[in-house]
Amino acid sequence: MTLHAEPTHSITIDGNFSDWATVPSHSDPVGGPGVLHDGIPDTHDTDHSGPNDIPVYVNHPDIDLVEYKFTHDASNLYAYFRATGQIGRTISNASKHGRYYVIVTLDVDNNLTTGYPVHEGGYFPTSAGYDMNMEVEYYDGAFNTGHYLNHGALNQPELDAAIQDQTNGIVRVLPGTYDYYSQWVWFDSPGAGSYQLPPPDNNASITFVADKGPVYQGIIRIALSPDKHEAEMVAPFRGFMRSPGGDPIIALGNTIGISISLEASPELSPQPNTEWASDTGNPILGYFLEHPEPQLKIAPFVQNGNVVLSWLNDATGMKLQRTPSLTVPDWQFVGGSDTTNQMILPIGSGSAFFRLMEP
Ligand SMILES: [Ca+2]
Ligand SMILES: [Ca+2]
Ligand SMILES: [Ca+2]
Repeated sequence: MTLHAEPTHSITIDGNFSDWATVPSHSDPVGGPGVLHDGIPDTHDTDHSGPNDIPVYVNHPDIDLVEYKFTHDASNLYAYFRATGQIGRTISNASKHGRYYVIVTLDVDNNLTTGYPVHEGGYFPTSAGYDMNMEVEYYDGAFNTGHYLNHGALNQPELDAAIQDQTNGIVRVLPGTYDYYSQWVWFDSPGAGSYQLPPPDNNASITFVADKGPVYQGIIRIALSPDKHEAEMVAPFRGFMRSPGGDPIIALGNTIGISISLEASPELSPQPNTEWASDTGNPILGYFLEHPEPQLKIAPFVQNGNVVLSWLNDATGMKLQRTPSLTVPDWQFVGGSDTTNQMILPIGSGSAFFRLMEP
């Protein structure tokens, strides 16, 4: 597999999409009668769940994905979507309450044997290994929840155990199936959610949510363009929780896989139509969460007799190295530099050259 070391981008979730201009774009066919995507009707029903099934065409421009992008910074994942119709549009009247999902499915451990294949949820073309989602639900004419989701259970007892772990801020990345999942909203506040998390996340809390549930605004946020054809979404790393050993599930230096889908109930599709519909883009595989440029600064005159070397706090974990010569380099690790973003070293009599290396 080809790994793509993807540079970071600074994205603001504000409905202005100029900040996406330099993020690589992925395209998806414009749907319509007879339009196929890898042999699958581009916009299609969600009733098929076999790996070799061919779902049936459904006309639903609102979920017709035509372009998507994915990027990150030091602490957030971001996704961009463009559709033929209006993203997030749902009916709301006395008898009908529509639903619309903006879905980013993640293979968080770059391992196909954990998680589940997306065809189990009716998403085609399929690919496998998806452990967690970052997702937004619109319901009954409005934003409902932005939530994290885990597919790490094969049966009800395993799901019960996963939910118990998640009340303690722990996600185990295990084989899963579409039907057994949990989903939660993460709040950066100990009292806003149902479960306050233990240290070091004790300033946060979560609430488990279900489809069509109450409205909660947590840390996953989305913004639409004025014409609703475009959306941008953020999911901070921390909401994906930690492994049992305490390591963040999503962190810089990890490699992940990404699948993007739009899905909606039928009320606002061109009638007559009673079928839910979805559209899934080709997966982005081998996405390496590159560190931000560390911006090493060398300041020899700040302190008498010392040189102050500093780099971005976001780049803490990188290793400072020094060599007395560039013609005959002898790079040596500067002890302790991988746990800080600043080193103060005495100025000696010879030359010294410095660089930062990823661990
Ligand atoms: Ca923006
Ligand atoms: Ca499409
Ligand atoms: Ca996986």
